[in-house]
Amino acid sequence: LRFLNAGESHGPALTAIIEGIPSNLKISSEFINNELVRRQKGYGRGGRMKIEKDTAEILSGVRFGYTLGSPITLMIKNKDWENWTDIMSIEGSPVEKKQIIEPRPGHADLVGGIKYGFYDLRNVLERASARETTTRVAVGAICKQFLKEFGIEIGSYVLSIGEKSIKDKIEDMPLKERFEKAESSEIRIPLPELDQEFKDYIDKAKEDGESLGGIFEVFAIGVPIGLGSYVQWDRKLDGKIAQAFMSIQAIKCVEIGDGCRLSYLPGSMAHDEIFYDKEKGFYHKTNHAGGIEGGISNGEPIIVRAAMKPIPTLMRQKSLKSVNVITKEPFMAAKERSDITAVPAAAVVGEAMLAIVLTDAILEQFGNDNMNNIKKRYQDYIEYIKIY
Ligand code: EPS
Repeated sequence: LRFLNAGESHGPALTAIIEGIPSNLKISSEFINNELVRRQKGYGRGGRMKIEKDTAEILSGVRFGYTLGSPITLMIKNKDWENWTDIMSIEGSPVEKKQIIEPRPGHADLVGGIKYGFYDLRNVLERASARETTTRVAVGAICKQFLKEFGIEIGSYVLSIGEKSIKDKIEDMPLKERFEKAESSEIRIPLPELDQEFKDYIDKAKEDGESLGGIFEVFAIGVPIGLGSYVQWDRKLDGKIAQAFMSIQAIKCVEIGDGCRLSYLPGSMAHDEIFYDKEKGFYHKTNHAGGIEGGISNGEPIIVRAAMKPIPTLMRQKSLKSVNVITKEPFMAAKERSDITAVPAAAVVGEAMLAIVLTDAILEQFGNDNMNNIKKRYQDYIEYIKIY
C-alpha cells in the first residue's frame, strides 16, 4: 500500500492517491465523510473549522460502490480557498505586506524557510499545516473499511489536555466502552460528564492567550497473531506504527502498551504471561506489551499512545521571542487565528494512521490484488493458528 497526498492549507483542495487497495472492496463515501466530520470536532478548535465542511470526492478507482484495484484518488476542497485566492495565486506575484517574515517558535516556519530558501514563510506553513491530515483521515477511512472485512476495529480517546488527565479514572473501563463514550464527548474523553471541567480549562487557556497539548490513545482490536516481523528492522510492526504516529503534526512522543512505564518495572512485572485455552488458543491476561512482541502482533489489542505538544501559534496576549528573517530584529511571535488545542482531532488522525499501517501489514502478508482471494488466504491462516 502506498499513498501520497498533496495540497496547501489555504489552496484550492487537498488530494491523495492511494495505490494498492485490492479490487472488490465495498466502499462507502458516507463512512469516509463521517470520519472527516469526526476529525473536525473537538472543543478548542479555532475559526477555520467553522468555515470548512470537509467531504471527500472520489475521482478514480471506485465503480458502483466497489474498488477496481486501480489507484484511488480523493479530493477534499478547501472552502476557505475563496478567501485566499490572491495570497495563494498560482500565477502573478506575491501580495505586498501579506508575506510572512516572522517565524513562530515550535513551527516549521524558520527551518523550512532556510531549507527551501524562502523569505515568505507562508510557502512553508501552508504545507507544514495539520490541514494535510484531512487526507490521511480519508485514506484511513478506506483502510478501516478494508480492516472491517477481517474483523479488525480501531478506536481512540483522549487521556489528557495540558495538565488535566482522566487516565487514572478509566483504568478498569473496557477499550470499546472508552471509545463509545469518547464519541459523545466534545473533548473525546471517555468520561463525557467531565467535559465541562475540560472546557473551562481550555477557555482559561484561551483567555490567557495560551495553547494546550495533550495525550491520546488509539487501539486496534481483532488483530491476529503474526503481523509484522522480527527478521529485519524495517519490518517491525511497532517501528512502522511509531513512524506513522510521529509523522502527525505536533506529536513529540509515541508509546506502545505501557511504553516508558515499562522501564521502571522489574522484568517479572513488565511482561505478559502466556496461557493456552482450547477455544481461545494462546493468549495473555495482561497487555503491557500493547499487542506487539518482537515487532509482531501477539493477538492482544494494539495500544498506541501519543503526546502532542501545544500548538505553536499563540494568541496576541501571550507570545514567544523570535527574530524577523529579513531585518534580523527580535519581535514577539503571535497571531489572531489558531486552534487552542487539537488533541481530540489528532486522536482521529491517529486512528487513520494505525488503520493505514495495519492495512499495509495485512496486504504484505496475505497480499493479492483481489479482496476475495485475500480473505480466503486470511481465513486459511486463522485456521492454521488454531491448530498450531
Ligand atoms: C493550522 C492552523 C489553523 C488550523 C489548522 C492547522 O488553520 P488556519 O491557519 O487556517 O486558521 O485550524 O488546522 C486545519 C486547518 C485543519 O483542517 O485541521 C496550522 O498552522 O497547522
